[in-house]
Amino acid sequence: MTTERTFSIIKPDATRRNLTGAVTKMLEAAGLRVVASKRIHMTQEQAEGFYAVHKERPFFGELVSFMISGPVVVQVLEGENAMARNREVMGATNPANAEPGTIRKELAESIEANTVHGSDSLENAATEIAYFFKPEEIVG
Ligand code: IDP
Repeated sequence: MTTERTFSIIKPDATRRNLTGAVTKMLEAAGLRVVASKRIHMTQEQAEGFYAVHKERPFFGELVSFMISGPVVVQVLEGENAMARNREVMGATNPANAEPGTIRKELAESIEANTVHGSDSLENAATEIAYFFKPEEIVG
């Protein structure tokens, strides 16, 4: 087992419904430790840059609009197998397909407003963490 760091976003649908604590509680219950956290309102440029890998997908414009529709909480999560563990507790992209007990099944509104983002590889996690955090902002 190796300790890893992964990147999470609590999305605008969750901040709007005052669910940042509920989401964080589920992350912590899954064995993940929040080692960095800040509430920000992303600019359009920041959101477009963050989701650049999706820029050819038909929902790109709507996704960017959604992600800047309100504040988000960006977090670095640490733990054993943190990347996979976070993906597991998040649940499937579409909450209709997510397993019971997952964040998206219990809390998400729709395939777009699906409450959380989580890195899908360790390589992406490192890139995404560096996109939002300076090394000294992460306190393990
Ligand atoms: P993931 O967040 O589960 O890794 P991705 O396929 O990487 O899923 O998609 C990124 C985000 O884009 C999703 O979390 C969701 O907010 C949004 N999204 C994905 N598929 C759709 C769609 O078909 N319609 C609208 N938004 C979508």
